[in-house]
Amino acid sequence: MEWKYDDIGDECERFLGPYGYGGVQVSPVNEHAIMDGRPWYERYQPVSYVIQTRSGNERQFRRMVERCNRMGVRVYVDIVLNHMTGGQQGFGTAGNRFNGHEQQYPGVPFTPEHFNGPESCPTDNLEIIDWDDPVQSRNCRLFGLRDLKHSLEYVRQKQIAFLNKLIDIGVAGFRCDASTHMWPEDLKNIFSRLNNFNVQFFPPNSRPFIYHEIIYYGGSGINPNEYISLGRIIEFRFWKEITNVFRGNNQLRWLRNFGTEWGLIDGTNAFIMIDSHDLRVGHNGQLGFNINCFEPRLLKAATAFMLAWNYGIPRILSSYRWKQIIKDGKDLNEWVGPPTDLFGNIISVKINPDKSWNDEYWICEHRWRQIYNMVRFRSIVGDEPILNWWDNGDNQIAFSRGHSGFIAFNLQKSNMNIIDNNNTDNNDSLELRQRLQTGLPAGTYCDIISGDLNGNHCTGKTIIVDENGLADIYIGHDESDIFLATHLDAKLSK
Ligand code: LM2
Ligand code: CA
Repeated sequence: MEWKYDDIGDECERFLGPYGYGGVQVSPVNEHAIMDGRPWYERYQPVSYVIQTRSGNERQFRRMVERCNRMGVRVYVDIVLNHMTGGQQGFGTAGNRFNGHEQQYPGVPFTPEHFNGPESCPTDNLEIIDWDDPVQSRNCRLFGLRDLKHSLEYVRQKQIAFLNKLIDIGVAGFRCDASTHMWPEDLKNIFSRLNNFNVQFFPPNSRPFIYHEIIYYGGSGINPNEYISLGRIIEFRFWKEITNVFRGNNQLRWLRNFGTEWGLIDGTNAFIMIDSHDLRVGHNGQLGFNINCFEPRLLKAATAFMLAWNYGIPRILSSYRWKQIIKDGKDLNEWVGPPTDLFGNIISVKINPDKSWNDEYWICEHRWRQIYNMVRFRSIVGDEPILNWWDNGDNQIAFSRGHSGFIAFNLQKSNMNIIDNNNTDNNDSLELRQRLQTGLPAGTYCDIISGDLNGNHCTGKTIIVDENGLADIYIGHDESDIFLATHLDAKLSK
């Protein structure tokens, strides 16, 4: 979120590639409104399709894409097709003037006839009022944002040209913002007219990977199924249910059949997350019901579950630091943008020789050992099934991924520093101490959460698996992490 392209290029080479990340999603790349105080969400108010933001210009973007592709790290761009700015006027990040009141965007250009108005949006103030009504949801304004009319060939062509430009530069796909607010037929038209990929970086006839933001928690609203033929769906019920469990509102043992049996879409259509640019500050969810970087122990555990479970394609947020001010369950600083110098330039991520970084500015969740080691876990276990499920009937669970990986969690309620849910079970056994089936071949393995395999020894805990796949598993109540994990590549060679 909000990184500069030069920094992302560096990070692809020095970390994301070497540590096995498959791709990186970047914040919206096109010109957007410059708003007072420079909130992060100004990037969701497009002014034109010129590639220029505080993250960098087109030249820097191109260089980043090339460097990341060379490392096998694909670039996914967050695209905002639904709307332009809200009802204000000013300048965009590439210097183009705009006037939201008059719906004038000369940098494209878009003029009033390119927007939905009273002829297509039935509400008096042109705002979405009934979010379950498909006509309002698609043709009216989302928080006052001027709503483009995608049925017009002219609008489609402008957006297709922008997306094709990104494809020709070498991006691998798109996160489609606010998909719920666009007609599936219009999106289908736009996406079917995109170019095949740049053969400099991809096999012939490759097509973009697209994932849609469809905020759906069940009920009568617009159903994600309408978009399944258009790419993956960001499954919001995934973060909601997992957050609910890890916050202690539901027991871990119920996760045994987590997925379609909980009403989620099929995992092969799903794109998943625990935290996001919105969720971290309580947008698209209620604050007090998210897990962000200010609760690292909880964030690592919930993220590890996401990465260990065989469902969907996962994404991790890597964010900047801001000063949280919680009042009445809301973060008053929810708007705060990325760290900048006195001139408003985004501060670079700086990596020190000991691999630490300027964490007063950048959180770098992707550089947390517990997270990048679980990314590795996921690629090692591949499609192997969940096997050897164990639970204690409460908040301790363990499972293997076939015969390639094993993970255990100890989230007995009094173990976590979480919102008090008034449940002080006194027979809560705080420790996890069990002989469990790991599914793994016999040998000595390193726990990749408390440490690493380094040379031929473990810097953290070891897990000794016997001829039958059994191992003594211990997770105390006061450890820095509430889980442990291992896999075939973390096995000592005797
Ligand atoms: C998304 N989901 O559909 C993004 O994930 C979300 O981050 C975007 O909202 C939203 N689409 C529109 O692209 C963010 C932010 C909003 C913000 C908008 C536009 O969550 O709070 O709205 O970007 O910048 C802001 C103000 C809002 C105001 C609006 C229009 O917060 O109060 O509404 O601008 O001026 C009057
Ligand atoms: Ca719309």
